[in-house]
Amino acid sequence: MRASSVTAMLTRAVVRDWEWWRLPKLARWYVGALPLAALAAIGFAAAHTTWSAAELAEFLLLLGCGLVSVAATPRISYGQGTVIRDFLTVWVLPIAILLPPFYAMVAPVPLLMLTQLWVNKGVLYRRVFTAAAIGLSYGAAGLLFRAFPASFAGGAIGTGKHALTWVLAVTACEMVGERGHHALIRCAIKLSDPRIRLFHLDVNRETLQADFAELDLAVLITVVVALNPVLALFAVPTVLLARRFMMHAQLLAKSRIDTKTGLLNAATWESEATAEIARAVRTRSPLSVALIDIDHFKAVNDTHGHLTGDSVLRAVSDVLRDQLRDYDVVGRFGGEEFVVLLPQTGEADALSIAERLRARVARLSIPVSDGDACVRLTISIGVAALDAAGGEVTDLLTAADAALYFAKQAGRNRTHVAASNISLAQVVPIARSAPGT
Ligand code: GH3
Ligand code: MG
Ligand code: MG
Repeated sequence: MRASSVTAMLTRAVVRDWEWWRLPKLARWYVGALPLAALAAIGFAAAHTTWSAAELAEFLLLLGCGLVSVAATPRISYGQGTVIRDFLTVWVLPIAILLPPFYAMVAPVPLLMLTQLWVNKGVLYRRVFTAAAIGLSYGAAGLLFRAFPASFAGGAIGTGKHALTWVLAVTACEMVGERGHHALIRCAIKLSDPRIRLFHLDVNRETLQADFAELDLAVLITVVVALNPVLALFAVPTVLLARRFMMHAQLLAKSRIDTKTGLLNAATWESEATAEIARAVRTRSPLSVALIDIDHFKAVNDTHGHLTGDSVLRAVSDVLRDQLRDYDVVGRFGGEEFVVLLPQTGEADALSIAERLRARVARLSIPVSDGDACVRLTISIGVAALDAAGGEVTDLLTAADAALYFAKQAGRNRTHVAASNISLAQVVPIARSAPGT
């Protein structure tokens, strides 16, 4: 066999393994087309750039600062379910404002290559897509800056009123670059999985704080570099410090969350539940707890593997998140057990909520990770209300656990209430779906 055909065969085999193929068709097209558009834009910009050694030196200096701050990014900040703040674009904005658009479009490539090789080996197509999205958005930001009249912005920062309007123009361009590439990335996420809800990821205190810090740093660095490019070196420690500061919030959030499902972990659930129960006792309000356990979950793992088991856990968590109110406290207690605290909810209402959850889970059909089959499953639920169980979190959990045990003993796929000792399945006939596949 000729060497060239062996290479072609190997390339085909490697290309066939790309995760990109697993995306839905529309997402695949979108995620593939954007880097091609970026390449075309880079080619076009290169053809229209007048090259200068001073500009190239300034680009390399800013890129160097960017590479140092990427290399110093703690690996721990990359993880499931967190919005990653690497402050990479704070170096791209000055490049976009002060140098021809070509430079802003290529700058993300080495920055993301270093992220991939040195900091966190992520999914390759996502890194390529992110580089293209940042390049295109900041290329557009650079063009926008050039569209401002010289009296308002212009190439060099002036003094007095001109310095102010110059900074305003830079801020507007940062918004275009930042919001632009975020929007492109969010489109890709939505096309890959329409069920993903992005609003709560975008609009929370941590994210808004990080957005503001990023904008602020990017604009300040641009001003400093506009005065003298060498001053960029002074910005590196500040960026590293800001990264550390943002990480603190990230780690704090992470320590509260069960990474597999995104629900509260057991310790956090317990401390939030303790506060809620104390409030309910003080104000004499109703409150209930529901303990949920997936039926025959071990069989799902044994038959389809742990990856499918994990998808099942996530699917059940999604049902809990979708079906419950924002102020219900939902946690994963460990393994395939979940716990829900329902404030302002008496026994009868808790029972009907639990039944709604049980019915919703019974309708799920979860694709198996390595085949065409789907997994069907059921859950058993033990419910305990505050007045029936006593005023401590442990009392409620003990009562709910006993009710759950009763539901399991009575045949699974049913809800049982601690106080009444009557399984709902005995009152209302419940259609039992076969557990497992
Ligand atoms: P029952 O109806 O009585 O609740 O039976 P079950 O099989 O659901 O319960 P059992 O306690 O026998 O098994 C629970 C299984 O959950 C065993 C364990 O391997 C699995 N498990 C625990 N945590 C995880 C996890 O994070 N991922 C996966 N895939 N499996 C897990
Ligand atoms: Mg179980
Ligand atoms: Mg269990």
